[in-house]
Amino acid sequence: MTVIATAGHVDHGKSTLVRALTGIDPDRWDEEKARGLTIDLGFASLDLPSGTEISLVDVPGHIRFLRNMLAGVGAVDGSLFVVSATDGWKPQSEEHLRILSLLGIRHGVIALTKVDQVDEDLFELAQLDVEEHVEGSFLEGAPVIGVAAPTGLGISDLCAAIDEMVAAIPPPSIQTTPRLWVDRAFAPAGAGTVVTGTLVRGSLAVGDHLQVNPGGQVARVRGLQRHNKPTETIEAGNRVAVNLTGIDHHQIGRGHVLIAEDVWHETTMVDASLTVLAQLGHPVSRRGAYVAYLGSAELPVKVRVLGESVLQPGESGAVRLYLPRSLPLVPGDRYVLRESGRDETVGGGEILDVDPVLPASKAKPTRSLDRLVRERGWVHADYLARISGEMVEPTVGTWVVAPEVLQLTIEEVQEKINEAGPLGLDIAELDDRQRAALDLVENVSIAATRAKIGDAPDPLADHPWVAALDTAGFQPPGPDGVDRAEVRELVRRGTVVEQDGVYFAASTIERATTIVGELATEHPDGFTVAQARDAFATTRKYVLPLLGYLDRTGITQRNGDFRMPGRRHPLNR
Ligand SMILES: Nc1nc2c(ncn2[C@@H]2O[C@H](COP(=O)(O)OP(=O)(O)OP(=O)(O)O)[C@@H](O)[C@H]2O)c(=O)[nH]1
Ligand SMILES: [Mg+2]
Repeated sequence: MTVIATAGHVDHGKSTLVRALTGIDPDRWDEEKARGLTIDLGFASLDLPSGTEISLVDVPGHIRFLRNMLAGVGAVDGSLFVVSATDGWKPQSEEHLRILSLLGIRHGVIALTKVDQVDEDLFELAQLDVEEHVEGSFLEGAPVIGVAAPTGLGISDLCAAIDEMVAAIPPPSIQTTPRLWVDRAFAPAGAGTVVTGTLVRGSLAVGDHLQVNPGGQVARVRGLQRHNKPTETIEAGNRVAVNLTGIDHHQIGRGHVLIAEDVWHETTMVDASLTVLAQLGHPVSRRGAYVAYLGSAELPVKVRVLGESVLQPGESGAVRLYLPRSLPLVPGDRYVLRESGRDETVGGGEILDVDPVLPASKAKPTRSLDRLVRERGWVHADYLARISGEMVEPTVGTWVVAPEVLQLTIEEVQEKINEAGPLGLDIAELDDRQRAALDLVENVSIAATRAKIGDAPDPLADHPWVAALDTAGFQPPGPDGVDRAEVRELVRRGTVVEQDGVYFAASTIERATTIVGELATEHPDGFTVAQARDAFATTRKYVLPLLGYLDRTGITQRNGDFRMPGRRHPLNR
């Protein structure tokens, strides 16, 4: 379903038109009804002739309530642009049009209201006037429908025009993770907290857990309503009321955001495009009390112009925005920038990077996924998805990496392997990225923790020291003259064992195990070190480390001066 917002100067008949179209009075507050003036956003649903149901957001036209208007149009798909035929184009007609353009809105219908109060000539003049003002904007060529709310004149034509516009709006993506900009929060009796907003991405279901930004609390969706009707699930492009448990209605309000847990990048610094309004009377620099409107949020921001130091009226460039609190943003989100000192709309644009890595002096932000990857070298695919808002297939392992960067890493690993010598490279020496690239190095074989060039022979097979250890048995020679890396690798492989600086061949330990069994038969109550020394036909120098090793590995168990076969001895297994 589509969400359309009204726009236009104060008193031009927006709310009256919404009521004429839907039967619903969007002015909800007593003060609004008493003053005949919209202060805050109003909402209504409209059944179009085609059967499509859309949501209407009614915004205030008065300049004093512009911030409410901005909160209402941050997430809409199209505009019902209202101009009074009696009044013609006015300052907020102009400002609303600029704001909608800056927000990237592409679809609109123009209603020329109060035609019951003008004659045909005046009507035509008013129509020409409007067409001239919208020239070059997204409203150029939009249908202009004359309407008179009191008589109902033109209402059905307007409905048909809205129908046609809605049909041309591409459906929003529901394959993404949900984000709901909150525009209202309240606590109806007995229902806990209810928030309303426009769901721009993803879908929601009863039972979902959602994170509240700011604050980080997790709330559960107890109920969902679309246009006052309960529903189990709701998709992007809808106005929605969400009944939440786990959060008090005082803790949430306009400008807050509900998001899926742990999948959004919440940021306090973004790079964005900025188009400065041509009508602005001065350039944009970092000086100024700026306020950014993002979704339903209104935030004071610091602005740094990237590249040039200032942007002239009518120019487009890039800026870095520093936010006072973190927001869950993705590239493509639109914003409007105002200056509160002069109370003027400065411009607006599109978020390009939600986690800039380059210093402001070097940053050249674009929407390109390639740039995000190149600036970072190696990126985890899930992080990239979070900061880009797009699903990305990993290039290697869980990483996305530019081809030439990957090639460099492959070469780096190749070189390390070449340098490692015949034993191969200990994989523990590689970092995460190099390890991911290892699979792509050609002709490499990986055995246990070592990587080496594929068909190189195993230099440790038939090692002479191992043969010497085996022959010497219980009086083994030391590792003198043997390469230390080879000794370590032989121990790691288990071909050789070490205890207190003495090395034994694995085959010697096997023999010792058999002899321990024989000793146990001879001495059922346990054998002494001296008895073991004699049975192994060796000296104390060797029997102590040997027994130490056997104790440590559970082949023997020591009890005071006596030893018995341990829990790892074949007799006990
Ligand atoms: N005669 C006539 N009066 C109209 C028509 N549309 C609106 N009005 C009157 O114009 C006045 C303003 O209408 P609203 O609908 O409140 O105007 P609005 O654009 O919503 O104003 P804000 O929300 O304050 O910006 C009201 O007194 C309406 O009755 C129309 O088509 N014909
Ligand atoms: Mg109104």
